[in-house]
Amino acid sequence: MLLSLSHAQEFEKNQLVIKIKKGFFSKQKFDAAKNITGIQSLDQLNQNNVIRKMVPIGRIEDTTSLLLEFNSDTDVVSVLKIYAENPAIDFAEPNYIAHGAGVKGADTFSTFPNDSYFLSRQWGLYNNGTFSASGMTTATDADVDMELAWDVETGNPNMIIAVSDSGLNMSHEDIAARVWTKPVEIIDGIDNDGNGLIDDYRGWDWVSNDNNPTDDHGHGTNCSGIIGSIANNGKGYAGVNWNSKIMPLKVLNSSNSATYAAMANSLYYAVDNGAKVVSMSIGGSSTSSLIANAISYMKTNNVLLVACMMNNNNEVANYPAAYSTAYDNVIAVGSTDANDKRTQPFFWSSTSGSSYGNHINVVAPGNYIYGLGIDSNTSYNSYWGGTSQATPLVAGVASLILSKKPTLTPAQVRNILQLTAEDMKGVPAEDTAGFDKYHGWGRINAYAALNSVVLNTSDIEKEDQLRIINPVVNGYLEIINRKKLKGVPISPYPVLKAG
Ligand SMILES: [Ca+2]
Ligand SMILES: [Ca+2]
Ligand SMILES: [Ca+2]
Ligand SMILES: [Ca+2]
Repeated sequence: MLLSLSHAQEFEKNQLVIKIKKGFFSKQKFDAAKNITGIQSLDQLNQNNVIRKMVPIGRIEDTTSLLLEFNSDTDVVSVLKIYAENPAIDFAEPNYIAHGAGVKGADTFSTFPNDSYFLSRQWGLYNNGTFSASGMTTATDADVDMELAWDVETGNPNMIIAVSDSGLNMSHEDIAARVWTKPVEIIDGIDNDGNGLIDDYRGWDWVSNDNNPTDDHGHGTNCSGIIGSIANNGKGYAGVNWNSKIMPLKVLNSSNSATYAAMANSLYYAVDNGAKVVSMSIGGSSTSSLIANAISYMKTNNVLLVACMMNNNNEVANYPAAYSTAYDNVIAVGSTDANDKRTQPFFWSSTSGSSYGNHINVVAPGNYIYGLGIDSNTSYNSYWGGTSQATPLVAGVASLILSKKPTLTPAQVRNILQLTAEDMKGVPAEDTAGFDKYHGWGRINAYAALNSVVLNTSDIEKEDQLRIINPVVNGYLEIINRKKLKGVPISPYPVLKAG
C-alpha cells in the first residue's frame, strides 16, 4: 500500500525501506554486497534508480526487508510509488526519522549533595518529600515504591534488557560491569556468529554502522542508567534492576534523531540476541509497516517493547508507542512529576508535557531524572526530563517482573503493571477513575506489581509483608502491604480466605 506523505513527516531524502514478498525472495540469489536482490524486475528497478547500496534489516531470510540508498538527487517520493507497484514488493516506505523524547538540563553541582544520591535525587524510586526542583512540587510517596519492590526481586543476572537509544557510556564506573557482551563474537574482524555484523560483541551502532555503540549525546546513558546503574556500590545511583545485563543499541545520532530503519534493525537485533525487554525512548509521527513488522517479530518471540508517549502535551500519536493498541507486547508510557501529576510542563519548555491519547498504558516518574552522564566515567550531575525517562523505569520494573516469573508473556507483564498501577493521583479532571487517556491505568507501583506476581504464583515467602484485613468487607479482601505499615512493627497476622 502506498503511503501518503505529508510535509510534516521527516524522512531520509535518498533512502527507501522495502519488504520483498516471501515467495519472491531467495537467499541463494541474494547478494547485498553486489546490490543484487535476485529478483529480475527489482534488480532492474534498482539499476534504473541508481542505488548506492542495499542493507538488510534484521536477518534478511526472516524479514526480507531492505534499506535502499539512492544517489542524493533522487526524488524518493516518486521512486517510492514505482517500488510500491512492483509485484515482488510487500511494502515500500520512506526511511522515516524519529526523535528521542528526553531533554537534558543544566548540570548541577551545588544544589544537591554529591553523596546519598538515592535519597536526595532518585525521587521517582523513593520520594521522601525532600526533592526540590524549580517549577515542580514534591509529595511524599509520589514514587513507584522501589525500595519495597527490591525486597521481592532485584533482577535475574542472565536476563538481557536492550536499550535502543543514543548508545551508552560503557566505561562509566556505575554501569560498566553491567554491559552485555556476546562471548561467541570474538574481536577478530570476523563475523563469528554469522549475523552479518562483524565483531558485534557488545551491541551495535546503526548510526555509524560499527560495533561501538558509545553514546555521543547523553540521552541513552541517562536512560540505560535508570535501568542498570550498579546498586549498592556507594557511588552514584541505583538502577531499577540490580543484576540483569544492559545491551546498548545505538540508533539515535548525536542530534537526537533516528531513522526507522535503524530502529527496526535494533529491535530485530535485540530479539535475535536474547533480550527479553527493549526500552525505546524514541518516537516518530509516521506509521510504518517496517516498525510494525519488527514489533510483530518481537511478539512472536515473547519480547516486550516499552516505548514513550513523547513530550508534545497533545494527543498526536507517536510510534512505536501507538502500536500498543495493535500489539499487546507494547507498553506506551507517559510521565509524572514528583507530585504525582502528569508532567506539564517538563522543566525545559513551558509548552511541553507528557503526550496523551487512548493508546497510553501507564505513567511513571519522568521529570528531573538524575543519572549517569557522558562527560566522564564518574559523571553524575546531569538530569533529563521526558517520557524518555519514564520509559526505562517501566522497562526496568517489567524486567523485575520477568525475573520473578520468566514464563509470563509480554501481554501478562503489561496487564500486571496496569492492574497494580495507582489510579486517581493526577489532576481530578484528567485522572478519572480507572483508565483515562492522560495516565492510562495509572502511575506504576513496582512493589504492588511484584507482589501481585508473588501472590499469583502462591509464593508465600514474602507473606510477612502482607496483612489481610479482617473482616472481609463487601466480599473484598483488603490487603495492606508493608508500604502502608512503614514505621509500624510487622507482627504475624493470620492469612484469611476470601469470604
Ligand atoms: Ca556478528
Ligand atoms: Ca568477530
Ligand atoms: Ca551506584
Ligand atoms: Ca485514572
